[in-house]
Parts: sequence; structure tokens; C-alpha cells
Amino acid sequence: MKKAIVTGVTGQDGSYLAELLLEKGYEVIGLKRRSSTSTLERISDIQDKIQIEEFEVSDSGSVYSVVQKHRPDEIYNLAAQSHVKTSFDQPNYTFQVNTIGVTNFLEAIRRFSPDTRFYQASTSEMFGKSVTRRKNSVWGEEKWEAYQDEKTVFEPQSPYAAAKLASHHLVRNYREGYGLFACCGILFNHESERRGENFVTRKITKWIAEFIRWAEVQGLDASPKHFEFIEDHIHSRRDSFPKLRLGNVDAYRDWGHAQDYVHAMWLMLQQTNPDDYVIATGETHSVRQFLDKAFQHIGIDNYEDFFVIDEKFYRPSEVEYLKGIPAKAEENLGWERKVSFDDLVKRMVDSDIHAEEKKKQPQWQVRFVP
Ligand code: NDP
Ligand code: GDR
Repeated sequence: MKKAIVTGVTGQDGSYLAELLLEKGYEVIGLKRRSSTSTLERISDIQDKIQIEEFEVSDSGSVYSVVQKHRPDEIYNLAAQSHVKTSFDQPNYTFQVNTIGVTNFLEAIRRFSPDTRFYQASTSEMFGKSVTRRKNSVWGEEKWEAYQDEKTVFEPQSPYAAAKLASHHLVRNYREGYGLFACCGILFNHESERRGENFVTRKITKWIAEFIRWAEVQGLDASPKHFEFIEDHIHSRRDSFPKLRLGNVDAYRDWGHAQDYVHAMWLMLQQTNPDDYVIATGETHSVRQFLDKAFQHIGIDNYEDFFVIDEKFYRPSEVEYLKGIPAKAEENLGWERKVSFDDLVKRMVDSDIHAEEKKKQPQWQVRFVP
């Protein structure tokens, strides 16, 4: 039985990866940081099948102890301060977690467990403003296509991206210098029903579900004809609901589903040689296009009145365009993504609507208990 450590097991990717490793017969040690309230929601179904231990990624002693104690076959380092906007407000902390934390693992493996294979969660944010261009023939017409792949130059635009890029280079350095089996997955945005609520996709789908629930309480469906839209609120005859507040809706991202992406992480550590891979869908969509699909899914074509732009959500510098080409991963790892953009949006909206519906069930049950 193989033994794997997953850091950040309470996060979106950690929860999916732990499930995948259990399916594959691994003994899974999930590392989480101490918290005053429970953060185990995403792993509630598998909590008793994995070993959960507390640690702090930025504390070298804590990391050394856990590596020395378990000497696992594989370590997946997913723990991070993962919010780009937050990294502008907390740059120092972001480096402590996203760079020093990685050094802690690399050193621990080098010193105590050199045969352990290591996966580091690198990111498309490292490309920042940078793109590669190629000429493509579309319906006989020559067009320039902008994209990023493993050869694209890095030009990070945030403390988050700079911290992740430093770690990316460190991993390569330990691989080449000390011969560690260490890989970086340069993963483009991946979302899911379990996405954190302050990332733009989930913020949108959760708002839609809450709005539908609010309309239902008013005895209405979500159709705009029932409402008045005044400043930043949506009014029914009886009540009002705050509009969705967003920042830059013209940014383009390459969005896939997290479940497909954790499979790529596992594949990287099963190869004969360690390497870095871009994991992406090869498609790009703007935040506005995500809004289009999400609102269309609940039967609203014109949603302009439902949201406002709030500069509070703008970043000091933005990554405007990401589109990854995963050709190397497809060829060397045999990886392919299964969930399309349309299905991703639908799954997220449906899941949030379902969660809102579940919220009202206990109240009914309480009311009718004899
Ligand atoms: P999440 O924010 O959902 O999860 C991050 C995890 O890291 C959580 O379990 C969090 O714990 C934990 N964590 C944060 N700080 C610390 C700390 N100081 N010590 C120990 N644990 C800590 O992120 P995702 O699952 O979306 O992403 C996983 C990784 O992949 C991250 O490194 C992210 O930067 C990277 N990445 C993500 C992409 C995406 O689109 N999702 C794309 C490319 C890279 P807690 O639950 O307590 O907050
Ligand atoms: P990102 O994801 O920064 O790409 O990082 P996020 O969902 O935060 O932003 C995507 C784009 O949407 C724009 N945007 C908003 N973003 C947020 N969070 N909230 C808003 O209200 C809003 N309005 C518009 C942003 O400006 C941006 O252009 C994610 C994280 O998972 C990282 O950890 C990971 O490395 C990268 O994806 C790849």
C-alpha cells in the first residue's frame, strides 16, 4: 500500500485528491492547519478513512517532523494562501506560506526522506501578462492565437504569483541539484462545486442560488419582470436583495473542473522521470461569459441589471488573459479533461441551488415533528 501526504486537504483540490488516492488504495495522511472552528466540511465523507494531522506549512519544525515521522511515498503540497487579491494585502504572509513553506518540504525531503516524490502546486498566475503567439488557420483564414505553455516566459503580476514562481524555481533547483523526484503542475484555473466562496465563479453561482431562494420567499420566480432595479438593490413589492458586486468582468481565464485536475497531479508522480506540466483546457472565457452561461442556466438572458461593478474587487495589477495548451500533459501523461466549460457552470449553479434548497428542509422538519 502506498502512503501519501496531502497538505491543504481541507481545501478544494485537497479534498478531491484525497478521494482519488483512497480510490487508488493509498494510505492518506491529510495535513491541516489548526483552526478554532472545524474546516473539515469538504472532507466530511472521507474523514474517517484518512489520517488527519495538524501542521503549519510555514513552520520548518512542523514540516520536518511530519516528513520524518511518515517518510511517505508521495507528498502533494497543495497548502497555500491561494487568493490573488488577498496577496496584495498580505504579501509577507503569502511568501511565508507559498514560498518558505515549499522550501520547508524540499529540505525535509532532502534530509529525511530523499525517495519521497513531491508535487508542488504551481499556477498559471506565474505567466501574468505573458503570452506566446502562433498563427492558426481557422476556416481557411490565418489568425494569431495567444496562449501559454511550458515554454512561455513568466511575468508574475501579484505577490501570490511571485511567491509561487520562486517556489517553482526552487523545485526545479532541488530536482536538478539533489536529484529529488519533484514536479510542478502549472495548473490553470479549476473550479468546482467545492470552490471557495470568494473566487469569482463560486461567488457568482452562490449569489444566483441565494437570489432564487429570496425570490421564492417572495412567491416569485427569478424573471426580471417581477423586480425593480434601483441602484445596488433588487426590489420586489415586499423586500429587497443586494445586487451581485464584481470587479473586472473582462478578464479571461481558462477554467476546468478540479476533479480532472487532481488526476493530473497524481499522473505526474507516476512517471519514470520528474517534470513540470501545464494543465489546462485550451479554451478561454471571460468572467462576463461565465455570467452569461450561469444566468442562461436559470433562464435569464439579460442579466445586466442584476450586478454592479465595485472597484473594491479590482486588483492593483491584473492578469487579463490566460489560455493554456496542455499538449505536453496529454502526450506524456495521457491526461485529458472530461468536464466542459458549459457543464462546469451548470454543475456549480445546480449545486448551489441544491444547497439552498437543503437549507430550508430542516425548518420544515422541525415544524412538523409531532
Ligand atoms: P484552497 O484555498 O481551496 O485550499 C488551500 C488549502 O491550504 C486549505 O486547505 C487551507 O487550509 C490550506 N492552508 C492555507 N494556509 C495554510 C498554512 N499556513 N498552513 C497549512 N495549510 C494552509 O485552494 P485550492 O484547493 O483551490 O488550491 C490548491 C493549491 O493549488 C493551492 O496551492 C493553490 O495556490 C494552487 N492552485 C490552485 C488553482 C485553482 O484554480 N484552484 C490553480 C493553480 C494553482 P484552510 O482550509 O484552513 O483554509
Ligand atoms: P484567480 O481567481 O485570481 O484567477 O486565481 P479569481 O476567481 O479570484 O479571479 C478570476 C478573475 O475574476 C476577476 N474578478 C473577481 N475575482 C474575485 N475573486 N472576486 C470578484 O468579485 C471578481 N470580479 C472579477 C478577477 O479580477 C480575476 O481576473 C485563482 C486561484 O485559485 C489561484 O490560487 C490560482 O493560482 C489561479 O486561479 C490559477
